[in-house]
Amino acid sequence: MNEPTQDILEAESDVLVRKIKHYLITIFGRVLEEADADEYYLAFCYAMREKIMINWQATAETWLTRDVRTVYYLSMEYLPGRFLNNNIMNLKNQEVVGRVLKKTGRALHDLVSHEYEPNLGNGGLGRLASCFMDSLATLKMPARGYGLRYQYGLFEQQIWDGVQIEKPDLWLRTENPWEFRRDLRKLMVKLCGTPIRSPNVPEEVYDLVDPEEVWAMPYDIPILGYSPTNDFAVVTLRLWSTKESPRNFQLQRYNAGRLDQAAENTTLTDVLYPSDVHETGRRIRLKQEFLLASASLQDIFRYYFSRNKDISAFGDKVRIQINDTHPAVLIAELMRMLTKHFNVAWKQAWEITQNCTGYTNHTLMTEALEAWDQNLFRYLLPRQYKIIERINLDFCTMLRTKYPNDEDRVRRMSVLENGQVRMANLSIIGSHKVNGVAELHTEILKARAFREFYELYPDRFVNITNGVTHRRWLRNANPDLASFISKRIGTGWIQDFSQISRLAEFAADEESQKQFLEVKRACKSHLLDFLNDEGRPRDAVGKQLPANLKLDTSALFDIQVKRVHEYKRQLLKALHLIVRYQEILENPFVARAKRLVIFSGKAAASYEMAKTIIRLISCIDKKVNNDPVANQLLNVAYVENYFVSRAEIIIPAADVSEQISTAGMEASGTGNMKFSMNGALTVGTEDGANVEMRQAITDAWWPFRFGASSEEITDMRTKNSYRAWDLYTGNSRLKRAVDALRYRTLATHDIEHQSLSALYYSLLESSWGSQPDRYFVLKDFDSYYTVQKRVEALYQMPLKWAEYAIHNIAGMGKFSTDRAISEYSNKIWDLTSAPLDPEILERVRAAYRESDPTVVQ
Ligand code: 26W
Repeated sequence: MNEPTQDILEAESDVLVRKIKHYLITIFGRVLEEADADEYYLAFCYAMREKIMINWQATAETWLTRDVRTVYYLSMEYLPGRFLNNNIMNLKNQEVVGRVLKKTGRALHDLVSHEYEPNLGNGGLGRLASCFMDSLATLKMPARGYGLRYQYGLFEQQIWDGVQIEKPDLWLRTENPWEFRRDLRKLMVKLCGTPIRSPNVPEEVYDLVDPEEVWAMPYDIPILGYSPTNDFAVVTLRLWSTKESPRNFQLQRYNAGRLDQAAENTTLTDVLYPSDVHETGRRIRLKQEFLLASASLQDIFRYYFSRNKDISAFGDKVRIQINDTHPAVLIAELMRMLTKHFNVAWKQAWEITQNCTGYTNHTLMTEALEAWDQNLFRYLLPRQYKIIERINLDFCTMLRTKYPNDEDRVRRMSVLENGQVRMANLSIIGSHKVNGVAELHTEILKARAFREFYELYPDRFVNITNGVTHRRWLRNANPDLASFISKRIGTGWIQDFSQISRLAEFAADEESQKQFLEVKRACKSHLLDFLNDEGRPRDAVGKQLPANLKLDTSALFDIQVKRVHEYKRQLLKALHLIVRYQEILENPFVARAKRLVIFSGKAAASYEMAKTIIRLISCIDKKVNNDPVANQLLNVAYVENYFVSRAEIIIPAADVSEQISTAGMEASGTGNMKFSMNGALTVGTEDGANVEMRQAITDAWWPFRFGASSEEITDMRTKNSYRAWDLYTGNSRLKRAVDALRYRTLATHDIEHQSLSALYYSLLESSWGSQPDRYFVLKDFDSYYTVQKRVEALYQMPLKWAEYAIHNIAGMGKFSTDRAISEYSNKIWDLTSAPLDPEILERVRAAYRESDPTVVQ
């Protein structure tokens, strides 16, 4: 499509200015000159979103009339980030917006910073779901996302002198222009109550007596796809809320004095559970998961019957992907609805359920695998529990036939065991496809975590390696690098990221190397401005301290940003920092490269050891940054409150990306991909998607691989042959660093000393029956130390470094969610793209033009 002429741009910007003024007057009773930033932001968004509504309507109508197969993505978490800039970019409106801002005397940075991003997720799983939504829309796949509209997203993290403080995330404090409340679409969900057999129906179905009735109110968020032409599709993300409906308040309970229970259902979607480590086992969480499953299923059936007269085509028209086990109760609820409401025979209903459903596993951490207490489950979801009993009975009977006299296997594979409802087993049994999120992860699922299920259903297990949307994480987050790329290979990569491989041709080109280094330097300068402003540390009472960084953009920016977890080994990086600091004190000339180490990430609220690791890092920060010798060579910063918009500032500035998890523990990682796309070199273990990134980029340009392999780790675990103490005593450099944890080298007061000592003991002594150093930090320390030496050596050769960096960008073609979604569509959903019907689009456009009050007809 040819570029719009200046006149068109000018005309379009005039129309947009008129619309903004129209909304300011009609909604806020304000003229432009007196409108405050909040009012201007909202009026701007109202004006901007008009175009979106056209394609949103046309998309919905096209898919409705075409009666295409549709995929429904169910996730308890989404991390969409801010919408405004992404929408401007996908509407290709940057230039028009630039003119509008000039004409109205406003700045883009101020505008976008007025948006509170919806922190409706913990980390990788939630962000992946949002990257998937962007690619589903861009690939014009008939799809819809379902989730919950938490009143409070993931807590706001503040770090007061090393201590993580959790503050409520009031993201809905001001109006959100990117959501649309759909009152006419609210649905009722039934919980608790007593199941009684429904009379004279063939199958074993139940009515519910005296249930709790909860109204779920949908809020729709338009997710814009990218298209070089104006026929971009808009997918709906529908988030359920229980806040609005007064009927959710249970007066009887209130009168009975049980106030908490009375309000429980109105508060059901109040809070996102801030843990991505331990399954909560909490009743509210199970109620939330069922609310998502039941409301979404009812909505799916309503949409299906809006274009189908009977249930016969349901198995063909509907595909449902459950994002980890969190929505897995859906499998039981689908069976209940098919057998009860649509009189489908059990056997046929089971086939439909399996054919419709796909399950994605995102973690191997046993403590993260959901297993609900049977009594709690039976109390809250009595009918669904009965369905699971029946599913499990059929399944175990089949197992006993296939594996006679192997009760242990039946016990291991059963959904109901030890008083628990094991949601992973239910998800595998109830789905036609189960996928891991990286090749190594899927292999481990098949070889260990789900080995017996893999033996039983070999064709059910597939791998679909994660990705990220390169439009947000490269094109939008790093516009300078985007134009560096487009100048060399054109703009086709925005829609087809496989074209990025053509950038490799420029890796050895000195001019390109210099320009790349200039782009990186500008990103580093932008981050430094942030670190010396909003990102400054706080004292023990939360007051922001003056900036304490001495280094500039010539320093190596070495970054580890992700949730804090022992398996992600922020502790390994911290130990290396202590060694570097001790070496610098010994001999300041030891450090060949100045290094700024940046951490960021939240710890789950109940995860003490993770909080202790944050405390250690800020102890190191205080020690090193205030040491007049060391701070000329090494600086440390812990940026509080990591979330999508902060990642978009931090990631483009990285020279080095730290992906150092214990091999076999990180299912995939997606931060690793974002860093590499932005030209950072990865210091990585052979874990998760690091392995596939190395293979795609090739070993020649992946110089910083280190650490034990997942096989070696598994071997040491099974043989219990790991001796952390011997490594500690046998390595003076390591011993001195570990001892610093115990000998008050870093601690400035007793509490710090106690918590740092806890880390010391976790490395060297077994506690609570767990082995010392469960994540093999000491094991990998030496090879980590060596590889960091190589990092400093290569960084001395900037042009060579740039050559590596350009190859690390060029090798990332596979890691776009466009590729991942294409694989889901081919391997699991058998879904085809359904572009907008041009006639429908033109008709909606015409209707809009006729109705537009700001255009002189
Ligand atoms: C029940 C509490 C809970 C909540 C969330 C347990 C586990 C989770 C998530 C599965 C944790 C998570 O975010 N996993 C990450 O998912 C990413 C997307 O696939 C992967 O890239 C990461 O490796 C994985 O840790």
